[in-house]
Amino acid sequence: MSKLEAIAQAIEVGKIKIVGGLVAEALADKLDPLIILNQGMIQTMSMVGDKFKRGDIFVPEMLIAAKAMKKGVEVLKPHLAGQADVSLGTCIIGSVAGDMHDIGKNLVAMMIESAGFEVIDLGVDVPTEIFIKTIKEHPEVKLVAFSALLTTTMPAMKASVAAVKDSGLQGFKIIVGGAPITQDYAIQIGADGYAPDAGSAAVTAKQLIA
Ligand code: B1M
Repeated sequence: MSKLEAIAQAIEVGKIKIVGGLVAEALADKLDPLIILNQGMIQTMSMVGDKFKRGDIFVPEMLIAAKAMKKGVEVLKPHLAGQADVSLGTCIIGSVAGDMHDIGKNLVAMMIESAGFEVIDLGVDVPTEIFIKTIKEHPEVKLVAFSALLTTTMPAMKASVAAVKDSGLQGFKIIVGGAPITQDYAIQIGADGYAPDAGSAAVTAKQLIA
């Protein structure tokens, strides 16, 4: 079995204790960190999601796979995120109210940070008021980033974007993303930018504030 297959299998069955070691071994074997992330980890989470959808596995299995992936990402992080030598300003990021998914949001935060932003990560299930309070506390903020993974939390994203825009607070752009979010939806809810994945989120973030 290849290193990538071993990582994928360990994540799929939630072998939390061995994933970090397998990722470290793959890195020592000079495997590209992005290939480890995309092919070893993200593809596996998609497969886990498909199994859940079919009813082959349930929430606990999905949760343990997510925990295993997080362990792998911890080891991968220093190899993925470069160090920018300029500061582009502050980015506030969070998963919208009602949404507990954070793996994708964490990857986006990591890539945006490595692009040169100071990141304030508000975590998951973030109410609109907390986004607004944090923007007020950080007048230097240049980017506010909303993540949603559920179709049922898309309305919360819409409400948060509307509330932030209606608050009269200014000086920053809004970027949105997450599996069910599309460019059309982003435009529809009044976001300034949309990105389908963590890498393009960093590129779009820089473009938005340029
Ligand atoms: Co959830 N879950 N989950 N889940 N879960 C999905 C999203 C689902 C698609 C699975 C499925 O049915 N196939 C489905 C949603 C269906 C839908 O809405 N259409 C689903 C469901 C139904 C649920 C529950 C409702 C299940 C239940 O309780 N019955 C429940 C809801 C909880 C809640 O949030 N209130 C639930 C719970 C969970 C766990 C807690 C068990 C766990 C999350 C643990 C965690 O995150 N800490 C979990 C997991 C792991 C998944 C899947 C399997 C994997 C998600 C993931 O981490 N993917 C997921 C299936 C799937 O994704 N195919 C699923 C890897 C990650 C790197 O990708 O998050 O898409 P992703 O992030 C990408 C892009 O989306 C993008 O960039 C990232 C990196 O490239 N991106 C942005 C994300 N945010 C962005 C922001 C940006 C830009 C890009 O700008 C700001």
